[in-house]
Amino acid sequence: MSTPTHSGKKRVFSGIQPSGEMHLGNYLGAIKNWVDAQYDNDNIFCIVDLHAITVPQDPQTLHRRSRDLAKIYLAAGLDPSRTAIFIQSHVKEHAEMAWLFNCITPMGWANRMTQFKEKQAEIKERSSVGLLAYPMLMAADILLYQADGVPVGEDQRQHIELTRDIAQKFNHDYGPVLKVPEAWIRSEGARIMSLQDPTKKMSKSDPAGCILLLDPPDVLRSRIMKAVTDSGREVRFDESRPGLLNLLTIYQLLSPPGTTRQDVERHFEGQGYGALKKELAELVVEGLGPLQRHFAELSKDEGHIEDLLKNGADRVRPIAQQTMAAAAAAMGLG
Ligand code: ATP
Ligand code: LTN
Repeated sequence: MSTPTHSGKKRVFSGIQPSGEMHLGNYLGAIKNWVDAQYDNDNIFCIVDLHAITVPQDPQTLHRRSRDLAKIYLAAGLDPSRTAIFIQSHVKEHAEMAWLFNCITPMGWANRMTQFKEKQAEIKERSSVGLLAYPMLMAADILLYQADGVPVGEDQRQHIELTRDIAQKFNHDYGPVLKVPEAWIRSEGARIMSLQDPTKKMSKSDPAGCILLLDPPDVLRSRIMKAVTDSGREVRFDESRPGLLNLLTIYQLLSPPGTTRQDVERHFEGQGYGALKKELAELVVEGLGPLQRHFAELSKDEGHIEDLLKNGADRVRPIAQQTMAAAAAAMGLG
């Protein structure tokens, strides 16, 4: 793994929790963007299992899902010769740096996080201390690698803002150790909505509204045909018709690069929602086909995935160790 100063490229870090089956929101909002830009940057993509355990997980399922997520990264087109792929808990510095950040982050900053407030409202007295500490662990992920950019969906903007605040506070209080990263959020696809309630984002916690990346073709088709829309007729990108807008956005993102909203509207001129759903269903089935086949292929050799994950962790660990040592020394530890 070259550093930005060696390659002149920007370093990019992002991660996904192995806490559920991957859906089209994760793909279009995050993974596809990583794949599209992978040769422009120095990439580190993580499977954030320490984040997943902020809510209860079945141990065997968590272990399997971490490997499955690695296979999704690869099946979607990430090239392990250009991109380090690793499991967060394999690099101990994440937990260690998170502790330093827990200690320098004012309680008020953590209490303001909307993802925390929403999760806490949902699981109430079962919420753990880890859930409150989640954003400081995420800041550790990013800042350990001195990342320039963090490609994520819109829902993560507030966490990246907090990460920047933590980096600035650290540098102000203890000296210039940490790079202040930027959120890289694309305007299109940043928020794919639930197929059942298009006012909410597509989310692992609402499986009925999801299109799963590994759903078989007949399930994909039936989910799209049953997607909730209004009773209008004209197929147009229209903010006041969120269900339709969501389907059109998915259609545009799965179309060849460069396809504009106008191209899509022109294509469906004179046709109704039924035609859109039918074509979209086929586009999704075709679009996910290669990923699904590649995933099945990778599943034949689990040993290869273990080796690849170990290699990924070995490549990034020295970077994490260097930042960790600098941060600890700046704080007077050791
Ligand atoms: P949950 O579904 O439980 O809310 P999540 O899918 O948001 O969880 P992660 O799996 O960690 O949580 O998200 C991985 C990446 O996918 C993040 O970059 C996130 O911004 C992006 N993402 C998740 N849901 C969507 C969505 N509906 N639209 C666009 N991007 C999304
Ligand atoms: N909080 C993110 C997952 C995540 C992440 C990260 C994303 C954990 N650490 C570092 C980008 C960079 C989520 O729920 N989507």
